[in-house]
Amino acid sequence: MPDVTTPDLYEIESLLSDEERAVRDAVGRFVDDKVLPIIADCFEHERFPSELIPEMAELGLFGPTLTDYGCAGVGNVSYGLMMQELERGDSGIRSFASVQSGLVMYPIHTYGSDEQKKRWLPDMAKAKAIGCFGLTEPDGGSDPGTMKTHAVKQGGDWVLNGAKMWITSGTVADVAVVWAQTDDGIRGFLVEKGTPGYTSRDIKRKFSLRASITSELFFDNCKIPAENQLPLAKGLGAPLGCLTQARYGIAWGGLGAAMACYREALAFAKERILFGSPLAAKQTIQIRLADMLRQIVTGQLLVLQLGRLKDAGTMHHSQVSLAKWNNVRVGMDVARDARDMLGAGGISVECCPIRHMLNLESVITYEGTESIHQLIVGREITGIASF
Ligand code: TGC
Ligand code: FAD
Repeated sequence: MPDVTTPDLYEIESLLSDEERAVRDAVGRFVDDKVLPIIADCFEHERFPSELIPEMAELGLFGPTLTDYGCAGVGNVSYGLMMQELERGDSGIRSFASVQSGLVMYPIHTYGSDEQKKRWLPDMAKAKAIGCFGLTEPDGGSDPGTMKTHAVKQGGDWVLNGAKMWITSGTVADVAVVWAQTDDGIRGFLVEKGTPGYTSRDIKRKFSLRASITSELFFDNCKIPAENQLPLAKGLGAPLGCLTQARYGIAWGGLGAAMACYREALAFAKERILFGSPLAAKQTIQIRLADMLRQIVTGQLLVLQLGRLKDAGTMHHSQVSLAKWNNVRVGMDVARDARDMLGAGGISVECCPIRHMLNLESVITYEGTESIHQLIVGREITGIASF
């Protein structure tokens, strides 16, 4: 009989390589030992646990699929399993890793000069340098092609003006990958902390992702040296290409949040005695638990195939959209149902479902809202863009 508490009803374990299982278990142990004991407190007090960063770097969590510059060089399923385990801990911890890897190291590696790669990637892999990614603006994030932030060439330098909003790790970042309009279309720039004209401040009073730093970035006649432009990043496709990397990780992460909630609900249902028998003996509770497992297992098979396609180099970004949409929705629905199943205790931060439920309100919005991903899939099916 398979161990359905893990959950592994479909023997997905047997589809993973030794490397993939080892990576998942190492990150899982880190989450159990270091993240779970502190995360409720961090969430309650709106604190990002930066003390965890060095161990995350030792585990190879930053730029894990890159094969050079001191990165781990693991396959895409291993990368996905890392994100699953981190988000089993908290979406904020996974966010930090997603941004550092998919949104900062990836564009430097893909669109950067040799000098930019040498300067930033080894330090970022060791988390000696932290990055953020500035695409979204105050006037609307879903349509980044209409961004207002712009850069003008002045002599050998660029002069950047504008603002970015809702930026993960913004105030702690040593370098921001900033996207701006130029006379020649959208371009990417590496803006270093301390550059005159570049300021940032944190967004407070969030009810979601409270264990993550979210910031605003401001550029006021900010002078960027020409060598800080990403030479190979040309057009909107460049930032969207980065989003594909991070969205892929989020598709795995949503399942991690769902697994944490499912396990807590199942354990509670077995222990809670009501009307003379465990809650787990009630038909409607079993149906709800079975439905959670159905959603988790189908989501696991979806991202496993997605990872195999990514490794083969044939993955299309609309497939990533479908997986991000589906698996974040799985996380949200499972978290909400688990919260209810825990009764009054479920509204306490001592229980994980309400924290995951609130976090996933950000996750379903960032990296493309659920509607945007549905419309990306709709465009793929019909050939008609309806944005
Ligand atoms: P569209 O015409 O579709 O595309 C322009 C060019 O880009 C190409 N492309 C992609 N390439 C790679 N990956 C993707 N996902 C791509 N999507 C499109 C496309 O082929 C085209 O190339 P070319 O060569 O023909 O020029 O552009 P559009 O303006 O119609 O926009 C389409 C739309 C709505 C799908 C896009 O704007 C979009 O995805 N909007 C959502 C924006 C978004 O997701 N923002 C996220 C900001 S970062 C963030 O949230 C970080 S959270 C981090 C954390 O804490 O984890
Ligand atoms: P809008 O684009 O204004 O959308 C509002 C509503 O309209 C949504 O429901 C949307 O689905 C809907 N909508 C939009 N277009 C259509 C359409 N064509 N048809 C139907 N409905 C539509 N951004 C970054 O650049 N870097 C980061 O590091 C980052 N981190 C974030 C961290 C957090 C905690 C959060 C919450 C957001 C973060 N974001 C980041 C921003 C995120 O990417 C945007 O919030 C997201 O892209 C949506 O943009 P918006 O909030 O401006 O909503």
